Amino acid sequence: MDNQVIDHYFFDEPAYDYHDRGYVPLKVADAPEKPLNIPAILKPDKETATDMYYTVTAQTGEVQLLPGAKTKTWGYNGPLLGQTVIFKKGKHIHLHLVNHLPEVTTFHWHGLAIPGPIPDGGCHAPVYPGQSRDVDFTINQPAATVWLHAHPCPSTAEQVWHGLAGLAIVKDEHEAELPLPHDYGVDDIPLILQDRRFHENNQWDYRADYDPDGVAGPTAMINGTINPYFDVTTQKVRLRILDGANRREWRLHFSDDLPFTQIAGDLSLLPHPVEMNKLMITCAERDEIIVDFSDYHEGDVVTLYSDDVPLVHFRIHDLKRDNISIPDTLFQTPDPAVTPGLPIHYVTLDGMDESVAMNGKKFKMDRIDYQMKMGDVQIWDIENTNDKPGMIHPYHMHGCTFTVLSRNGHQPYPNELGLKDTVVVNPKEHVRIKVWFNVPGVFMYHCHIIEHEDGGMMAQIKVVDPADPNKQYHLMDHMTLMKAFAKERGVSLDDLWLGGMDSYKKMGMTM
Ligand SMILES: [Cu+2]
Repeated sequence: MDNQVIDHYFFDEPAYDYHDRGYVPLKVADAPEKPLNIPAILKPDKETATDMYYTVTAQTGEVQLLPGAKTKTWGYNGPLLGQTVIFKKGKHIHLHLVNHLPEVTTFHWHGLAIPGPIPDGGCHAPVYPGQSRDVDFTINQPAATVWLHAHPCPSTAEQVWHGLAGLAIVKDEHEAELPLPHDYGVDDIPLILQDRRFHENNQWDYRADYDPDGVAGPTAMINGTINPYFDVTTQKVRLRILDGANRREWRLHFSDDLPFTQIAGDLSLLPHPVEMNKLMITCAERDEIIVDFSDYHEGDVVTLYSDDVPLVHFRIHDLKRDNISIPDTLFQTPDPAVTPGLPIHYVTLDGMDESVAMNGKKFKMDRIDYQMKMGDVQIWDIENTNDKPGMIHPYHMHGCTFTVLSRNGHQPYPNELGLKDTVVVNPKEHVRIKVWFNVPGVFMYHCHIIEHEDGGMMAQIKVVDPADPNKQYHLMDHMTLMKAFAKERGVSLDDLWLGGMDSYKKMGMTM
């Protein structure tokens, strides 16, 4: 490993402060410090040598986030966010998905390479209030940090804002044998980064805050904790960082410009560790870093910031010595050959506000936009056609694996050399990725500014299994889901308000 510390964010920083309807800067939270919530590990209902059985229940609740009134929230198996699910490579997973919410939802496993559209849990797999759905799949991918979130078009953004997001960790033998921190909750810590705006009585009001370019709030919420601290008891701590915000990217750095080491991105370890003291993470991305606190002493506090706003205070205790030394080589990123004869597939991310689209079209749930054969490997060229500064699009694909080949013909950033499922595309940039699917089905691909996806910057691909080339999939349509929302909310279709629907209506389009 060369020991050069990367001390910039790779990105065009000022571009991020630009926002069509006003960038929402973070503010220091007006709340006492509280211990960082560490989501519990979800216990299986049943376990055999080969199979794991879990129940995940979407529910309402309330949480003491700020002094005063509790905030009404949604969560999985709890009032807010979820419990961490541990998926072991090779296991067959059975999920009993239950909806105790007042409205329809879906359970999307962001980053899991599992068949679509039903196990994948996008908009084609609704679970109506009071009902449940059972899915099963086999985990067949390298160790990674992935996540669960709601995905019922066009209300994904609102449901995630209510709290429907949780962490999941894929484990495999290779990663388990590396000398890395592995003790969940002690030296292996999830950090789900989100932001919220609190209204009267400490409540969230998605509609009041609605912005078609993404809803943001001034208060950082980490693992569902406002103004958290974490008690550090080991020299090295691994942070599994998820940008679970609807639209906010985070510019992370520590007090004293403390350097840290990135070891993993979205879907795998990096080939080699990357030393840095600044890290930008955009919506839906995951970055795992290891922070070495061994130069600090009991009583010291090290703070993680985004811009100049503190996110987490790390309180240093008497640190247990460890013998963790990060290996120079962590992972061999698969580099499959492109299937001969497959042309480059071009995707454009178009527009802003209500006009967002992909390849000039708004998403339609019952339209297949592209087809690929399972096992084929193709180069995709993803272009952000925006020439205004600032409107970046974090581009995400369900069900597949990709690697980043180039940015406008240049090398990818050094911390995106592992397997990915989400990649930021800067204004006027072409990002070339190498895409392959190991599972069949219908999968969505979209911008992960969640309001952009609800607003139509999304398309879908059918991945054909050569062993079953004529398999048909039942696809949902927007009207069916919108009628369900209207009924559940007790309003007429005309009076129904969903953020994404607004975008179609204002463009004079039906869904
Ligand atoms: Cu976008």
